[in-house]
Amino acid sequence: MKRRDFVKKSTLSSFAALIGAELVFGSKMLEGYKPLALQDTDPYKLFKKNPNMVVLNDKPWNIEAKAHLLDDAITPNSSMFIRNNGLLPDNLDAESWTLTIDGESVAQEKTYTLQDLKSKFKHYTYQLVIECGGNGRAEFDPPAKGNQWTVGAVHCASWTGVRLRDVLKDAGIKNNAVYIGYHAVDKHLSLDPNKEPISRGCPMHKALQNETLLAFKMNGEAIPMVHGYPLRLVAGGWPASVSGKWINRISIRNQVHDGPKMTGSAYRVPCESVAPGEKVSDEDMCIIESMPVKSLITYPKSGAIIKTGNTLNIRGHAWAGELEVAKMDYSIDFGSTWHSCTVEKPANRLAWQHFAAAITFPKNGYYEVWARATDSNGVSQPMVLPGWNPKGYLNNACHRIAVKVK
Ligand SMILES: Nc1nc2c(c(=O)[nH]1)N[C@H]1C(S)=C(S)[C@@H](COP(=O)(O)O)O[C@H]1N2
Ligand SMILES: [Mo]
Repeated sequence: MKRRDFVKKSTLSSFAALIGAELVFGSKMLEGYKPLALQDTDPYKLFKKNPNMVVLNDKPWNIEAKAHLLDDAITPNSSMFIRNNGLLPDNLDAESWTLTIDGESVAQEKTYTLQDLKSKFKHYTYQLVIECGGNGRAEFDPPAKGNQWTVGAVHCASWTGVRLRDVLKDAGIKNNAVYIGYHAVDKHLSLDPNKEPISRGCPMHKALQNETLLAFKMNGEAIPMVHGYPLRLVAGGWPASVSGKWINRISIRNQVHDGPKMTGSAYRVPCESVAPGEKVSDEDMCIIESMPVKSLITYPKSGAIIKTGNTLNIRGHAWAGELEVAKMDYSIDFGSTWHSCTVEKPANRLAWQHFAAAITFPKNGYYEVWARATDSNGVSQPMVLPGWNPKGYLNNACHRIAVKVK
């Protein structure tokens, strides 16, 4: 009699990662059997997202939050946007996971198991703002192709891992190092195994910052599968595309990394401002680095109704790439006059900062509450859409909510 084939250990652990719980009798499952929990293709259940999140694309999965879903100080998984350039990897096995440090500028190519990384290097935890470069794209005119993000492609979770710096230094960094580039195991939409959906990176100075982590935990637990389990690069304050998910290799480069989505117009904006709709050649496009100052009113939800005479307590978060937010203001008269909000210090560098204000309205009617952050260099958010660019990046215009007083 033919022996039955039981499901492989690596498949089992990738199922467990997806389901978010141990499959207690998983070793009894036959090879090829898919647990019921995974036969479900409902993204909200599959990724444990709030039912009010908005699916922008299902191939690849791109899911956006709404402002009021981002009210928590630290973003829970249920409200974190999902941005994928390719198809989700399968057979993610933390136990056999390795990270290789290679490239022209590594002293000694080295491979670490996830266990090595965890045991050999000190652990750090930081709250980090990760915002997609294309957040706000939906407002550009002429429109830009790509996911039409409104305001919800940003999160600030708590990430735990080891410093990328400690690992790079352990392998050894040659003097001619200028950039790092990550490589991951997600699949190109064409399913061509020789193509990577995305492979980006950052200059050495960003790679070597205290807060740049190789993370294995998010909000105190294993990183959810869709957010990069079991190992993710996190580089807060820079376009989220630098924060590679599912990474198994980092190259120390002697030139600006040239992986997919590093070149051409991807994650680049015109080096000098252009008129809306103008054609820009690739050599006139510059790589986006630190993200611009921005804020989000997370309470109340737009459309709130306030009773005559009541005070409205608004709150939200503000962030400023590599900088701190120095000042936060609100306006109820379309930016004619501004009033200060209180703004807290960040939990750590590159975390978002919480603001609040108590607003009274002069009489019944329709109002818009606008919020405006100013960074530590004195640069404020624009009231209207800033510099048009072909791919619709870096829209940091003031967020606003509608309010009726009656
Ligand atoms: N391996 C891999 N890493 C990736 C991506 C991807 O498609 N593949 N997308 C990047 C982009 S463009 C963004 S905005 C963030 C989104 O992170 P999140 O899905 O955890 O919110 O992941 C980045 N890291
Ligand atoms: Mo992104």
